[in-house]
Amino acid sequence: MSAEAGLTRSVRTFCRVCEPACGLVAEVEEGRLVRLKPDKAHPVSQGYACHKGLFGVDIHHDPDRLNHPLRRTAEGTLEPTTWDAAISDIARRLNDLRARHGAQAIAGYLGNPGEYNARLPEAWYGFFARLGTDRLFNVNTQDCGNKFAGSEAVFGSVTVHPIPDLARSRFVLLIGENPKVSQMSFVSQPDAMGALAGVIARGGEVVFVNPRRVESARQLGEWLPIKPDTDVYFLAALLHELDRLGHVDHRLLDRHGCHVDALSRFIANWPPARVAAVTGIAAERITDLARRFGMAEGAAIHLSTGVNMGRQGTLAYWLMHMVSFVTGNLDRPGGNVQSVGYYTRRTQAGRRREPGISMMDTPWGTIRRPRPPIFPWPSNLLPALITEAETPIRALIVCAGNPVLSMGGEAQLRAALPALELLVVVDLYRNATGEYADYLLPATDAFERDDLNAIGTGMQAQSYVQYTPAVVAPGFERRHEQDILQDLAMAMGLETTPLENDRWGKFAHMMRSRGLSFETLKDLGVVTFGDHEFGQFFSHHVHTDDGRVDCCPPDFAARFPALEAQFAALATETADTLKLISLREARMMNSWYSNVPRLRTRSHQHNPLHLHPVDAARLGLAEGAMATLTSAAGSLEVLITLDEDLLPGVVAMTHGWGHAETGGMRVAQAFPGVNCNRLLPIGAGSFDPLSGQAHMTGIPVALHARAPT
Ligand SMILES: Nc1nc2c(c(=O)[nH]1)N[C@H]1C(S)=C(S)[C@@H](COP(=O)(O)OP(=O)(O)OC[C@H]3O[C@@H](n4cnc5c(=O)[nH]c(N)nc54)[C@H](O)[C@@H]3O)O[C@H]1N2
Ligand SMILES: Nc1nc2c(c(=O)[nH]1)N[C@H]1C(S)=C(S)[C@@H](COP(=O)(O)OP(=O)(O)OC[C@H]3O[C@@H](n4cnc5c(=O)[nH]c(N)nc54)[C@H](O)[C@@H]3O)O[C@H]1N2
Ligand code: SF4
Ligand SMILES: [Mo]
Repeated sequence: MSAEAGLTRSVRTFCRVCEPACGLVAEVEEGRLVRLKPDKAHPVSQGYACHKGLFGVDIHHDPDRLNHPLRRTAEGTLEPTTWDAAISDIARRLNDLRARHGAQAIAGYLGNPGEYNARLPEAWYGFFARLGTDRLFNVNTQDCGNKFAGSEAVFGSVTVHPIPDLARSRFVLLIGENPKVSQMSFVSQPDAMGALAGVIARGGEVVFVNPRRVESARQLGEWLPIKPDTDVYFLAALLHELDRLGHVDHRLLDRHGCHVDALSRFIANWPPARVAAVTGIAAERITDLARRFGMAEGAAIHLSTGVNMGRQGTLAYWLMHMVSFVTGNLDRPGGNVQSVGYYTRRTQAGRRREPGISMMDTPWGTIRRPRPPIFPWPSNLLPALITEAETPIRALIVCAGNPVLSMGGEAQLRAALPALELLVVVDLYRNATGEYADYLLPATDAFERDDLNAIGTGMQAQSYVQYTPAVVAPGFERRHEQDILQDLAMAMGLETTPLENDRWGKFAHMMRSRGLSFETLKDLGVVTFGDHEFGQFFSHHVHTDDGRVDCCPPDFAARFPALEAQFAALATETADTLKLISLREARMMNSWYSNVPRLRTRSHQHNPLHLHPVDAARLGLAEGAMATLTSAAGSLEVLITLDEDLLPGVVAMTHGWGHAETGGMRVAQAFPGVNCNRLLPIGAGSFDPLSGQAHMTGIPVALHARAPT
């Protein structure tokens, strides 16, 4: 659909902000993007799109966008420069650092929007591979590092993540997620709330396990409150009860599992009565949940960032897979299913596709890394690697990310960045990280580039692939990251293959596995692939060495003592210990929608601390009061808002704020809010050694009324 009507045209495209990749129709007048509308004719999203997607037009026209390459002068100011001058100076400085200190002196950080830009990740990893450094960081260790590590161990592949089959499920257990606000992660499901409403309409049930009665649970289903950072014990007890009540399919385990006895021994250790006080969930409720899950004709389970960010997110993801597998719900209609997509990565079970695990000894402990470089260094070591490492990082390229605000240790990172000899930031904005940059390079936005919905593949509720042309030509001097990296590689004299005719080569190759040519896709725009292929999971999607689902990976078993120790410590906590969790908001997109005036209306100009009225009364705090929130890592002055939807003892705050020093984003800076990530731990011990995933939820904090000034 590219209806020419005078100088006005409609271009069929799709959103690149979060995982559903909702179909959009862009209206273009005289070469200018004027409006985005939901694509009612889209075969999958069917007219669904949220305000963030539609406000992409505000991002596109934001007067604070980076439009030209900027260079920092000797006086510390920023001045426009040409692409040629920027690329050749950056190349010269990187080559010089490499010659003097080796490639490890150069590092990269790729942020979240990088994943929604099909041609970027390959260009990025290719560039650093040719450079010869493995000092790669990406947002995954603030998001979902545990999931890659968990699936690698259990199924032998970082890319196997069976999704809940919401279209058929009779029971859906959602742990640590809030689909109404977030639209789900590791599931590409436009209108997830509509799909969940469908489960209930068919007589099924939906349960949200969460320390907060989230917006989703207020709309539908049942809320099962849990204390933060205790999900792993809850899941162990759930398995204990599924086994005790006879819902474990032992024949299935014999056929397709290994280390089954070790799993049995593990779960025997966690009866519900043992975990009740620590999780805050009565034993009977866990038993009842096991009965309902076990009896349902198709039960699905899913967990997300609320669990990922706990200290045991990797073990929790393993146990989540086990709940599905042992009850026979893996690869069953209504259970958890493997979505295939435009690329059939099906290989015979038992054939490893990925290099497996590497153990890395570092001064900050041993870190287990599946499949580098996609599996990055823990971001929580970035400041230390700049300031404390034997071979320090001296140059850093940050692309589509904002580590100053998105990870823990803001103070440490702000202190470390000036120690770099070169910081290059490739972004839409001069964001908080960009304030430290020697070079700011302007990237094209989603509507200025052609693209493919690559991120959803393997996790789509309905498998399809969509190609979008660039809706409009890139504005000003903005450029696609693939071209920027290619020019940089050439200027550095790194071996490259010409891009000109092969920008989509990898994807064209992948699609051929489905009998689809890239040219056909370009003609059609959207191609759907029909229903999930049931009955193929164990034969085609398990890639462990023996082709069996690993029910108790030995590396994971080695962490059981730590699990016990943390449990013992949680069990001795006093009732007045406060725990900090995160609260994603509809009007925020991590840190980068903060500059959209339409989202900074009166009631959304700050990020208060949510506090339960019972805790507020105990602490002598009222709505609108100011207080000091302190953790072992730092402290913050916070505005209090009372929130009855929290479990008492839990406080919550939205991340992505704290723009007081972000002069490049004037709206964000005018309503800066505070950065709750200052309270997160950083450095050694602040991440899960099984995955590098940062510890970001359930942070012990103290709250004190601020003395009036
Ligand atoms: N509007 C909006 N949408 C977004 C984003 C955004 O910033 N804004 N970000 C996008 C991104 S990058 C992602 S990864 C996805 C994330 O999508 P989700 O994972 O659904 O993210 P949240 O909405 O933060 O949900 C996490 C939930 O975990 C709960 N929680 C916190 N600690 C614990 C715990 O210890 N145990 C349990 N069981 N629950 C806990 C919180 O109360 C919260 O409801 O959202 C995406 N969509
Ligand atoms: N406390 C707490 N902290 C969290 C979370 C939480 O739940 N709680 N969530 C975590 C999660 S799940 C995530 S994903 C991270 C996000 O962490 P990051 O990815 O580090 O940060 P973002 O705020 O998403 O910033 C993305 C940047 O990319 C830029 N950008 C947008 N589109 C493009 C593009 O097409 N090209 C380029 N080059 N740049 C672009 C934006 O302008 C913005 O500056 O935050 C994490 N931090
Ligand atoms: S749900 Fe996500 S993909 Fe869909 S329109 Fe909103 S931001 Fe875009
Ligand atoms: Mo994320």
